[in-house]
Amino acid sequence: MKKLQVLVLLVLLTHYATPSCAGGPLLTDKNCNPVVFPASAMPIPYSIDQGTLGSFSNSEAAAIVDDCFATWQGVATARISFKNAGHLAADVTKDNVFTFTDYTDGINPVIFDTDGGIIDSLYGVGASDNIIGFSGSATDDTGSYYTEGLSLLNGRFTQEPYNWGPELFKATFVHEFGHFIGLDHTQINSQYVHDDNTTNDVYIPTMFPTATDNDSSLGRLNPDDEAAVTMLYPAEIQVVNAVYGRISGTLYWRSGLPARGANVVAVKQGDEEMSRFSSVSDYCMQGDGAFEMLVTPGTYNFIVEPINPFFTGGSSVGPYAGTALSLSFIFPAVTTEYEENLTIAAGETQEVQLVVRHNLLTPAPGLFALLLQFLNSLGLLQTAGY
Ligand SMILES: [Ca+2]
Ligand SMILES: [Ca+2]
Ligand SMILES: [Zn+2]
Repeated sequence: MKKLQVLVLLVLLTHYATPSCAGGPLLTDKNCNPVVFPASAMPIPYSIDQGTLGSFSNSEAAAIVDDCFATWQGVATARISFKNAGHLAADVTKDNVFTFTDYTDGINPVIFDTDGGIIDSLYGVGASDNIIGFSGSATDDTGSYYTEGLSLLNGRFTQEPYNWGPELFKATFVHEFGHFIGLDHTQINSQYVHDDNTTNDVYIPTMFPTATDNDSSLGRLNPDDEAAVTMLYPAEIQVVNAVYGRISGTLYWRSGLPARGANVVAVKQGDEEMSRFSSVSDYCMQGDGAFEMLVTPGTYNFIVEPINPFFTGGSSVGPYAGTALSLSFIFPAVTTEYEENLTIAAGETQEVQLVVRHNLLTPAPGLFALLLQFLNSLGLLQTAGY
């Protein structure tokens, strides 16, 4: 899910599939494999709404959809493909939306909520001024593979006072389709998101949970997005190994116990702003504090940081951020920058162990986030818009 502003993140929403795991997979199965669409599902067919998307004609909106699926398909190290299977049987509106939410009919709908009416009917009047779109996929009985999914885009943002053009919509569609194929949110370069400087938003990955100062560049994938889709859908091993090395790590508290639900970021020397890769510790919920990421060859420094307490519910990062009282917030890590380097070559796997401190203020951050969520549920924190 992608939302407009930080405060509106507090609307309590979930993806269709929960929990989530960051730096890559939205879900992992019991063997710690990311939940994905199987190879036999490629190319994944998608079916487009018959209606308009706000001020975009159906064909204008459909062209953006095609472009956005092609963006993920274009990652050379990932084995994922899509095909446009034509139109849905109707113009989807709040009156018929539930006839398109069947996860057993072989159809993956891309719904255009032309005036935000569907979002308002699902999440309450006014929600369409906060929620730009959402997406999710259902798993099979084994819990290892997705069977079908859907995406919904809110045409309200083409209208006053937002007046989004195709570029901003593309940023949202690529993000939502990332969820559709099983990618979680990622928390990288948060310091640039709302600093009123639009030139640095290029360093924010597409799978960041919220809108930024200017989302125009977020329709293009960043290194973390490309590494994440490659983790889920790796191409042939030689292709992946020619481009990436793998960091396989464990995060511990100073007590020696595994640290769960903290964001681990690898920062590449010489390209510090763009080449950042992340993984949430204990991302597959084995209780061991493990994290894993693909990185391009180079020398890296690590940063460990807490998950932003606003990133819960439908905007969560990692498997321990579902609510304000989840582990990522009750036992947040103290932001720590490590001086040690790790040099990694293409095709190489390196293991690292990092130690981080608890925030001694715990559980105050979780309670603070809970208070904000409560105020928001009373309608006291609605934003004034973009
Ligand atoms: Ca529609
Ligand atoms: Ca910025
Ligand atoms: Zn999202």
